[in-house]
Amino acid sequence: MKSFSIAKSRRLRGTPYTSRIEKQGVTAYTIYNHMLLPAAFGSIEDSYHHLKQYVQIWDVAAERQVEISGKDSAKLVQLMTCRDLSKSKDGRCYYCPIIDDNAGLINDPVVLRLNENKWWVSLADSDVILFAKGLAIGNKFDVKIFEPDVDIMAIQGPKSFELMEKVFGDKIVNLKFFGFDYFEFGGDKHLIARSGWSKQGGYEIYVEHNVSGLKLYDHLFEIGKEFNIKPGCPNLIERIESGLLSYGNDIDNGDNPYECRFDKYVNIDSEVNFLGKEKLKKIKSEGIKKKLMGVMFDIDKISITGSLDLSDQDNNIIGELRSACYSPHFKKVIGIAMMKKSHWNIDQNVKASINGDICSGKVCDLPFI
Ligand code: THG
Repeated sequence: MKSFSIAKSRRLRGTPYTSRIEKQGVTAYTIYNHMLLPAAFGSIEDSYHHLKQYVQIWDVAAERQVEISGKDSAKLVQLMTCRDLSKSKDGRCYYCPIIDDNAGLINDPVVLRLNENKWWVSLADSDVILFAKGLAIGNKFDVKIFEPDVDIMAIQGPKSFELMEKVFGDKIVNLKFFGFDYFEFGGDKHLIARSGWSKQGGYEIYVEHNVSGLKLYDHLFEIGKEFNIKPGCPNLIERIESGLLSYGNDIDNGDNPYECRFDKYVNIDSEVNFLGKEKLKKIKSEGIKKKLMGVMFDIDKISITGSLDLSDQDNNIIGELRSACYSPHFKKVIGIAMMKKSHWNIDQNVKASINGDICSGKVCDLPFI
């Protein structure tokens, strides 16, 4: 496949870490929230093996925050998500589907409750700030909404725990999954959460106003030498094997939370008020007609840049492959597909045109691992 470079401009924002990762050998970018998000440092398969064994630092500043504060902030955040946040606690992160009045997904952010009147919505790739402002204006909510100057650096991989303990002390090892707290480095406090877009374990450092961010970045690489630290980025293979969904790729505004298997983040029976609640009740009672499933093909490479039709033996379209990669673990191509109800059962045969050949594959459950 021919590749093209990205023409940078003010509209495609860099991050405070761009200067570092370009020295360290970033080889591909994607665009996420109008910002550069590194997509590769050389071979994605080599990075995958490294991530599963050691520790990596990722420039994920493109996971932008929408800060919502003020008297009505909890009401607004709840209005945007079908997950019941009425019992949420300060210092915790919540994975929250954001939906519209038609129950179509707008985003799948991590929501951080800093306190009852201050929230960060840590975004996947869509302009939630405009949606939030529209809702606040329409409802005359007393809130302040803006994009704070926060640039996340993720520390991911099994060695991230030892590395972070060395840099921030043993308190950080006790942080529970999806909990966050403040930790000091170089005289500055950083919000650090035990989270990240891999299943290899790790942390995310929300660097504010880029206070000592680059110093911390360099320090982590210095201390991380003994753990074979490398720069990295969200890894296509690792995230597909782990079933971590990518908004805009696997799921979008044409899908509802049930179709995306977000059932455990949907609370239609609670008292809370959110957009799309009535529609979700209707969908639940009628049942969904498509669902995200895994698919596997007994081939050793694939590169998809859009949707790929999946068909049955009679060439009827029965699903849409949305992301895929070669998995070194399964020694097969694996992918995430939106399957029609008639063909979403495990072991269902599917056909697709891949690398110029008609390949046959099978539907399987998610996550793969
Ligand atoms: N970290 C932060 N912001 C983000 C992401 C992140 N914003 C964009 C994107 N990633 C949002 N998408 C996800 C998807 C999955 C998870 C986090 C963000 C995730 N899921 C866990 C799982 O599936 O096991 C746990 C979810 C739960 O049950 O609470 O971590 O990565 N800051």
